[in-house]
Amino acid sequence: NTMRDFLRDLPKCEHHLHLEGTLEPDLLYPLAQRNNIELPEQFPKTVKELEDRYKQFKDLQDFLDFYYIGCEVLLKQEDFFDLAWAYFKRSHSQGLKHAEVFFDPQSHTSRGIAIETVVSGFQKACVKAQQELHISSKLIMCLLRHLPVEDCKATLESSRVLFETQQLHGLGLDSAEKPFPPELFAECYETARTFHPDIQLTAHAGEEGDASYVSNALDLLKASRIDHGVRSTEDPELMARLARDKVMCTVCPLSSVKLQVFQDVRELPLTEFLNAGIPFSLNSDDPAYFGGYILDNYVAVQTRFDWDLATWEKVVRQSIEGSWCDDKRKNELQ
Ligand code: ES4
Ligand code: ZN
Repeated sequence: NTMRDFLRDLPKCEHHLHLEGTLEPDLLYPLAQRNNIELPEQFPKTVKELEDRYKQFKDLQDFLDFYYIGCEVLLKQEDFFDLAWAYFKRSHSQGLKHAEVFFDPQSHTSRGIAIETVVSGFQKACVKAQQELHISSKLIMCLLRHLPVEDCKATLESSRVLFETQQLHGLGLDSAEKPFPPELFAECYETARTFHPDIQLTAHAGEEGDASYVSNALDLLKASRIDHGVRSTEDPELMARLARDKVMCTVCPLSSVKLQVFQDVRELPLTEFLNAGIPFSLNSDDPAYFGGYILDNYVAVQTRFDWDLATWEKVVRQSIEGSWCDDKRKNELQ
C-alpha cells in the first residue's frame, strides 16, 4: 500500500498522547490479574467484549468512565514502564520519531501510588525508547480538571522537584472540559511557571468547550499550545490570533470522530487551519480506545483530504517546528 508506506516514512512527532490511553484491552486483563485488581461488576469480562464496547462512545464522559477504570490496573513501577514501552514499540513501527506524552498523576495518587513511582516507570521507558528506538520524548503532567482545584494544587506541589530536575517538561489540563473552564486553574499555572524557566504549558480546550475555552487558556493560563482547539473556527478573531502567535493545535482525528465531536474525519477544520496559517499536528490521543496509533490517524486524514506532497511536507515541518525539543533535535528530525 503506497499511501500508507509514504505516510509511515514521514518523520512524525506526537504531541497529544495520554499514556494511560495506550492501555490495550489485551494488557488490561493480564495487569488486573497480576495486581489482583477486581474490576467493577458491570465491566466487560473479556478482551472481545471490551473491544466491542470501545467501538463507539456517546461522548467524552462516556469514554472517560472506561479510561479511569482502566487506570486502576496500574500499580507498580513496572506496570507504568510496560505500558509506555508498548506504546513506544508500536509507534516506532508507525514511523514515530519524537513524542511529548501526557500522564495523569491524580488517577494514581488517589489510589495511594506515589507520583515518583509513576514518573520513574514512564521515565525508564523514555530512556529505553531513546536508546533502542531513537525516539526522543518529553513528559507532560496533566491536572484533572473535574477534581477540586485544591487537589490539583497539592499535586502540583508534589511535582515541584520533578520539574526543577527536568524530569517533567510540561503541564497540561485534561478530563471533562465542561463545566470546568480554564479560569479555574489560573493559579495552578501561575505556580507552575515558578518551577522552571523552561516549563512548557498546554491545555485541552475547544473540543467539548467552545472557542472561549481556547481564548481563556491563552489569556489566563498563558498556554503556548492548545490540545484539540478544533472549535476555534467559531471565532474569527481567535483564528487570527492562533496564526499570528503560532499557537499549535494538537488535533486528534480518530478521537474526535469516536467521541462524536465530528461525524467524519472530513469535517475536521484542517483546511481552515491551513488557509488561516494556524500550525497543527496530527495525534492519536488515546489510541487503545479510539482505534488507531499515529500512522492510522495520518492515513485517516489522507483518505479524506487527499493532500499533495507539498501539504504533507508543510504539516510535517510544522509539527517538528512546534515540538518542545531543542534546535539540534529539530534539525535531526527534518
Ligand atoms: C482525554 Cl480525549 C481526552 N479529553 C480529555 N481528557 C482526556 N484524558 C484522556 N483522554
Ligand atoms: Zn487528550
